[in-house]
Amino acid sequence: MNENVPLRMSVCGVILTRNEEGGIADVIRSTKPFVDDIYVVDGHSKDRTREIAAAEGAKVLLDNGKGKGDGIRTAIDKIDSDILVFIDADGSHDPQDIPKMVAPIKNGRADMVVGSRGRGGSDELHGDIQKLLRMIGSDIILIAINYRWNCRLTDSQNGFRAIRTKAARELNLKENITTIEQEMTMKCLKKGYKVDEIPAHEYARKHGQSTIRIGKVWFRYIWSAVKNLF
Ligand SMILES: Nc1nc2c(ncn2[C@@H]2O[C@H](COP(=O)(O)OP(=O)(O)O)[C@@H](O)[C@H]2O)c(=O)[nH]1
Ligand SMILES: [Mg+2]
Repeated sequence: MNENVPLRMSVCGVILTRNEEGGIADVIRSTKPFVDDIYVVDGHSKDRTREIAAAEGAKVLLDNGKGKGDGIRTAIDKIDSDILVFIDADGSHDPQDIPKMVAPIKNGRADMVVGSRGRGGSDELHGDIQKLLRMIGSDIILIAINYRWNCRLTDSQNGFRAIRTKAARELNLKENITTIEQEMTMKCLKKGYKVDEIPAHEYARKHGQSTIRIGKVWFRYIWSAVKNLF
């Protein structure tokens, strides 16, 4: 394959939602210019998220109510575009980064490209004890991943990422919650897929509240890391 000629691959923006009525319209509108198709995968929101998403022209899928990981697995199973770009609905991610993110996949140089907060900075990982604990935990897991696969990644967990759909289907992902992102990274490395990063800034959530309670899920992060590292 001539690496300088990008492949014609269809790109689908996949926005994960649970109770995101405040920000979903903006995220759909700002994502549209950069994708061929747009889906909202919803975790049974109790507010108007799905209604607003449909009115904005997004296709709406429901997950099985188990968490964000379930939503991502639903997207991988059901959406047939060549590349899936996962985006949160809280305004943390800048869709203008999408072209840079999908370019290495279209060029055949990567199977997955993660938006790295290590390289782009984050407003969500600094400023209080919860955030500090989250950052330390995610850095320890990142160091273990880099050591295990002899690589130099700077973010294993960011939800803002693009993946070749056929590669994603080979991963047999299992995690039901936000541990799915580190699972995806580790399983890509284990299979020898090419994992790349671009710098991506993570903005503070613009509406509503994060559902992650690190005190309740830290052991699931450690357990999923241990399971997939060995
Ligand atoms: N489909 C789906 N999306 C979810 C679920 N739980 C959270 N999300 C979405 O996943 C994204 C990340 O969640 P968030 O609470 O912002 O986590 P944080 O950014 O890590 O603090 C947001 O867009 C949420 O609406 C779920 O159960 N199903
Ligand atoms: Mg968020």
